[in-house]
Amino acid sequence: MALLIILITCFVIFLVTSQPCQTPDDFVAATSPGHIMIGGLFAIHEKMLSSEDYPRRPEIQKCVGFDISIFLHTLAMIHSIEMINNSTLLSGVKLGYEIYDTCTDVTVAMAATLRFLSKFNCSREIVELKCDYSGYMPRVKAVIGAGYSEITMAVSRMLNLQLMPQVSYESTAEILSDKIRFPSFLRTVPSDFYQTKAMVHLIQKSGWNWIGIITTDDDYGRLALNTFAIQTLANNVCIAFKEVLPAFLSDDTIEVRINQTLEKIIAEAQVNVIVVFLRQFHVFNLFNRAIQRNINKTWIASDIWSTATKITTIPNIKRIGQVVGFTFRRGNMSSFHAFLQSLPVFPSDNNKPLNEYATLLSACAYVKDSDLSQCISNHSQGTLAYKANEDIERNFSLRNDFLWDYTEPGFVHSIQLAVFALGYAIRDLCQARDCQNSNAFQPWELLDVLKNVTFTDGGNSFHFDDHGDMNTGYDVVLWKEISGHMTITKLAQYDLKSDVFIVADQETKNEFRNLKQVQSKCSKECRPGQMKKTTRSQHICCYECVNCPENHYSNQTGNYSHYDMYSDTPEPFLLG
Ligand SMILES: *[C@@H]1O[C@H](CO)[C@@H](O)[C@H](O)[C@H]1NC(C)=O
Ligand SMILES: *[C@@H]1O[C@H](CO)[C@@H](O)[C@H](O)[C@H]1NC(C)=O
Ligand SMILES: *[C@@H]1O[C@H](CO)[C@@H](O)[C@H](O)[C@H]1NC(C)=O
Ligand SMILES: *[C@@H]1O[C@H](CO)[C@@H](O)[C@H](O)[C@H]1NC(C)=O
Ligand SMILES: *[C@@H]1O[C@H](CO)[C@@H](O)[C@H](O)[C@H]1NC(C)=O
Ligand SMILES: *[C@@H]1O[C@H](CO)[C@@H](O)[C@H](O)[C@H]1NC(C)=O
Ligand SMILES: *[C@@H]1O[C@H](CO)[C@@H](O)[C@H](O)[C@H]1NC(C)=O
Ligand SMILES: *[C@@H]1O[C@H](CO)[C@@H](O)[C@H](O)[C@H]1NC(C)=O
Ligand SMILES: *[C@@H]1O[C@H](CO)[C@@H](O)[C@H](O)[C@H]1NC(C)=O
Ligand SMILES: *[C@@H]1O[C@H](CO)[C@@H](O)[C@H](O)[C@H]1NC(C)=O
Ligand SMILES: CC(=O)N[C@H]1CO[C@H](CO)[C@@H](O)[C@@H]1O
Repeated sequence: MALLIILITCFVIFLVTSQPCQTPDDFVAATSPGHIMIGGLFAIHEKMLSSEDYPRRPEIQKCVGFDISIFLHTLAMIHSIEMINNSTLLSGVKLGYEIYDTCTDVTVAMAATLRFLSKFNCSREIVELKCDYSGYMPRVKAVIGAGYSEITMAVSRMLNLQLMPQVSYESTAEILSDKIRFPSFLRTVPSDFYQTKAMVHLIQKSGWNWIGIITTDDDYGRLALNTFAIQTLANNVCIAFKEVLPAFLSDDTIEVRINQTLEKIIAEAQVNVIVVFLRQFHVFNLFNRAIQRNINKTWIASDIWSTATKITTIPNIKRIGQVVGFTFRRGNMSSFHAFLQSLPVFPSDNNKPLNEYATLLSACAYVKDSDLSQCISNHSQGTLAYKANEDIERNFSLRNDFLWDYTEPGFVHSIQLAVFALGYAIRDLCQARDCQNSNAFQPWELLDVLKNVTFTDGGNSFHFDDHGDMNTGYDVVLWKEISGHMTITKLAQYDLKSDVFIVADQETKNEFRNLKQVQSKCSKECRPGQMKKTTRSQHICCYECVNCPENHYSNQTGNYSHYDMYSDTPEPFLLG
């Protein structure tokens, strides 16, 4: 990395200079002042337009595709900070925030990260390159985000330079638990190690052993696929196919790859259960096409899309079959609900995404709720300044119920936990200092305390484990059609320490059992008196049943190790 080489030379260099505060084209998305500043990184737009100019300049381009659910994540962060400010937790010390839109782009996220690392006063903004940052005082003291693991990792490498605490509410890639690589990274959600384990447990419990998996081609998808494959192997579950879709929307082969994936699903007719580790955008497109092609399967949803209203409201979504998903535990939503109800209709310029949302709503004033998300995304031209268009007459309602419908309680809770963890750590740290002075402590001092912090919320106690993860567990949800609407219902809790599913009552117990009615096997069980003859050498799940030879017998069904003709263990299935 060139940066490091420069660093070794130990000169002080000004990277960014003379940025006036808050110019209209500044790319900060939302800010509020405070004694202690917290940074935020959210992929509020789905992609960055690529420049057509020649030569290409190193400029941040326009971001398009306003994403309602991520916009709600930023509101959840703002709300959590307000909750702390309104409480007595920090007595007299106010938290402020500075939130950036990453546009789902690593480079934009890096540009924002430079801001976090900079010293700042209203006349100039500088990042000093030093050999030793232990005496350096950046403006921002901790960062919440990013969402997508791929972006989180890149950002984390830079924040490590100053050991600035980074707390993610969504990035689940297993590798982020590695504290040698990511020493200043923490998260309020469990690693995908547990999610894939829980999925494989569910699959095995339901009697399925011949399944498909679809992931994205990025650090989230590839690593999940890897971990999942190791878990299936250990549990006699076989992967019939794995499809990997391009991660970024700017990649125009996505459509072709989705078509190929559907062909694969149709070709592998015995596979009735498909695990999907994709972003909401991908699932939206995949399901729209799958419905056209009458594909009816059981889908296992990862945390990132299992409660997405964008997908539950796809027309005719019930034709897709059954969706069972994993989601983060929810918390008390009443305060966030009230916050959404009271959003200002004319937001101040300090919250550009809220301004953009209000403007897009005007453009979509006559669109019904079911098409609103798509309309907003279509109309979002996302200038950097999100300049509100004064010509458009504003509809005097922010359609707060629509926002509430799109709210994903699991994410709101994990964002609250991230902000609360910082709040409690700042309280502990500030017991012996005057934190109304924004230079009261350095980020690495906060990191040290944060790793140890313990706090309670809604009667539960929370803390980070040795890997910086908060092992909150999952809820298992089932999508059910209730009076014409696809509704997300809770089926069970998954306790990740004891690897068990906890079911609340008899009714849900029956629903959980009903999953077994779906068949997803390569071959039928052999009858007593028969033995298995493996037909596809790679898979233990595919075999023919042949009668036992003379002087041999079997009186059970379904025990592989007992009567396999070939005892070769299959090769571990690893990617890349
Ligand atoms: C914080 O307090 C202000 C003023 O009393 C109030 O308007 C706001 O709703 C409160 N916010 C939260 C999240 O409690
Ligand atoms: C901002 O920083 C510059 C350079 O360190 C300094 O000269 C200037 O006085 C500072 N301005 C304020 C308002 O602190
Ligand atoms: C994908 O398949 C659909 C329907 O089969 C077809 O209309 C569309 O053109 C295909 N798209 C691409 C990029 O191949
Ligand atoms: C999907 O298939 C299952 C079992 O094969 C069946 O019970 C269900 O009615 C089908 N769903 C649709 C929407 O066709
Ligand atoms: C949620 O919090 C509110 C106060 O913000 C409280 O009145 C309510 O009882 C809580 N609900 C639950 C289920 O704990
Ligand atoms: C959004 O754009 C897509 C593709 O251009 C179009 O098919 C769809 O009808 C539009 N939806 C709305 C609600 O504007
Ligand atoms: C404002 O939006 C509502 C739907 O939320 C719609 O019924 C109403 O007609 C709109 N009013 C104007 C003036 O656009
Ligand atoms: C964190 O906990 C460890 C072990 O309990 C302890 O050794 C360390 O001093 C604590 N650090 C802080 C900053 O409290
Ligand atoms: C199979 O045979 C063994 C040995 O005769 C016996 O112990 C076992 O109970 C039998 N199992 C079943 C399922 O019949
Ligand atoms: C299968 O057979 C092996 C070897 O006899 C035995 O250890 C194992 O418990 C059996 N598994 C089942 C599920 O019956
Ligand atoms: C960042 C933020 O929300 N700051 C607020 C903290 O709370 C006080 C009092 O409620 C507000 O004045 C700040 O604007």
